[in-house]
Amino acid sequence: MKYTDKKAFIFDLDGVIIFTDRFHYQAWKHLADRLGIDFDESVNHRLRGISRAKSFDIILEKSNCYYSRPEKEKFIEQKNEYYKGLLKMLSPSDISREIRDTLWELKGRGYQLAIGSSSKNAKFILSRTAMTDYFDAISDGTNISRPKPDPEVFQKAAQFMNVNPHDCIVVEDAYAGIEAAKCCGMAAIGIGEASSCDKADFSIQYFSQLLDIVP
Ligand code: B16
Ligand code: MG
Repeated sequence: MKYTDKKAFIFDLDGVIIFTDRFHYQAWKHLADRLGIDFDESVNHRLRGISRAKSFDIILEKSNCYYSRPEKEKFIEQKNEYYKGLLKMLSPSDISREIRDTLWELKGRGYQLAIGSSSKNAKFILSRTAMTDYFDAISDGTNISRPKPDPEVFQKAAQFMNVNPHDCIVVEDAYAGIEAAKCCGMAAIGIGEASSCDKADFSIQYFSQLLDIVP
């Protein structure tokens, strides 16, 4: 089956276009070790696609300590500073040829392309990897008040492109993102972990398979 009536793609960033999981993990781990909290890959896995604040609450499930809101904000900021330091290692070579060629081909076929990411660092990541110019719009953690699974980040992306939500296809690696896309009437393609999400309309294993689902 092909979607013959769509006008735009909205891509999640982390886990779809670029993989900064390992940096998030290192940065949270650095903080958790300092606070004496158990933190491993299995907890990290639950942080995919969700906000910083919610991520820290999940990490604190394994702690007996109580932290006030300002204390939590201070720790989250420290994690972010560490994470941003790691992001400086990114370069254009971190984006595969397959991803660049596929985005280029979709643009050539007339689709608008946007980013729909929970990250407040999305623009920095896109600039480090020389990806900014591929996109007609960027909706990220800096222009939303409600994180995924709320659809706000995708609705804003559609607004920025001036297209109807029903004309958009979202590509996501997180269950929370698939849920967000479906609840605002967008088509949802699961990749990576979300390729096993039963709420996704389609699953793909490789990014370039997007070229098979649209004319
Ligand atoms: P930041 P995405 C998400 O990016 C990450 O998957 C998630 O692990 C992170 O907590 C969230 O962004 C917030 O990121 O701390 O940089 O603002 O998958 O929505 O592109
Ligand atoms: Mg993601």
